[in-house]
Amino acid sequence: MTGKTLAVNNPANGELIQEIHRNSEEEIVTCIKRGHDFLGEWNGYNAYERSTLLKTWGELIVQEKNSIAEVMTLESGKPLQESLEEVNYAVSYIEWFAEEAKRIYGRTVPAHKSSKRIVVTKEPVGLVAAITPWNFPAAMMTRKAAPALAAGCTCIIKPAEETPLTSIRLVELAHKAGIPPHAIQCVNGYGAEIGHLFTESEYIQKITFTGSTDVGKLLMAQSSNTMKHVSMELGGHAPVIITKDADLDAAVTQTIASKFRNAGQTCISANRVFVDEAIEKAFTEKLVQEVKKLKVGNGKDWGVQIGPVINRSGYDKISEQIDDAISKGGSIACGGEYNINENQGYYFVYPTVIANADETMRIMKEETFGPVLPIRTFKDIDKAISSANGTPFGLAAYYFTDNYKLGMYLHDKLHFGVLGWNDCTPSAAQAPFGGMKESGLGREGGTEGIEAYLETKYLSIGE
Ligand code: TXE
Repeated sequence: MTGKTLAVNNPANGELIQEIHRNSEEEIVTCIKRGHDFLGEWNGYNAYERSTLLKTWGELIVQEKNSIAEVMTLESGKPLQESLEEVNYAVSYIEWFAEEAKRIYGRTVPAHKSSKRIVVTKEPVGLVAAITPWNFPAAMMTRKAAPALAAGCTCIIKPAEETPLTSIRLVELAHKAGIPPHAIQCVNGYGAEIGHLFTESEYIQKITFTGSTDVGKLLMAQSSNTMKHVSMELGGHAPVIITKDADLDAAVTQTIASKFRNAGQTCISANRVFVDEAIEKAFTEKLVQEVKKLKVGNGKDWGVQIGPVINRSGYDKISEQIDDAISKGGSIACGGEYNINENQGYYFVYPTVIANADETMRIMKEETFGPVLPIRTFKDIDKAISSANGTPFGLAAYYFTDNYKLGMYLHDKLHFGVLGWNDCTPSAAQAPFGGMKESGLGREGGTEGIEAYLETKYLSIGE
């Protein structure tokens, strides 16, 4: 791998935004060594000092909110309003973990002999490599970097090759805030070329990754040789179960908010609806009426709600899933069109609802990562639960019911790490976010989010 450049293009029109420096293998190895060597010094900052630096970082991001959002929209295609919301969301992780830095507690444990003492302490795991995706270029970065820094770890960020500009800006602001340059570093290049440098390094103690399940499995396998800590936030295939007694307006609004945010490119996106057949007609009519109002276009234009999808391979997966559903009897209730400019990008997929979906369709089996929503009916709630659980993914699931007992029953039976009851937008910095099964390992956010960057040490004191 030589140090060359990386072209960052706008998915809305194919235009080159900027060519950035692509780090060479030697440069990355040097960053790793620096991050390792700086651990002792960063640990010399006490929890209150780390907390203050993190807070300053958050404040600087808020001051630069508009320019960060503009860059994010340019490189990711997401509507400007969503980019602004994401900046706030990214800052909420910094603020949360700035406080958590001061709540890293050990404990004492009653010993079995009166002459003994047992003390449990916590310490940072060490140098962390954070590999982040393009769908939330700011929030996925702060969700990893903030707890790492709060815990006393040093970290190296490797943003997605599609969206490095937002991360580069955030890391610059971290340094401006006074966080030492070797405590948080950013390297750029292709994941497939850089990944092994992290996983094979004896200096890196933890890999934290958000991305596809296939790459997550690869990173785990590669990390096994040096027995690294891993946090994996991988793909999802969220079901939405809508029962007879649901508030239909709320179900429609929430499902749209979840499915069409970021053109469906979120890991907790509502990916498949199971609606009681008694209300299917009413639900689909209301839903389609609202989906048709969504404005598609270049995310920089105010009022646009659906931007392009990120790249050609994402676009191909989505359009193939639509074609597959139609060929297997799915009917397009709205949308269904996609348009591509072969040479330049323009990966627009119009918001699509597919009725008469069934389990033979790819769209019901795979993560879509696009603005397409299949609808399946059910008569028996247990069959709906079993279909909802019938996937290797276990990240998020949603259900709508005003029946308390049924709501708790669904909570108990659904095998997912994040559940939304009459709520399809559950993400929050103070809550533990993460998946079961092939959706990943570990939790980000909440008290669990900092624990993931800490080692436990136990001291037994004799007479
Ligand atoms: O993901 P990749 P892609 C899912 C979603 C999407 C699909 C493919 O279904 O359609 O994955 O997206 C880095 N070693 N999600 O291709 O390849 C890469 O540089 C080390 C869900 O974009 O997993 C980028 O930084 N790193 C997800 C990051 O992995 C490697 C968000 C994500 O890219 C690597 C994104 C390697 N060998 C996609 N190969 C979510 N959970 O939100 C790639 N990377």
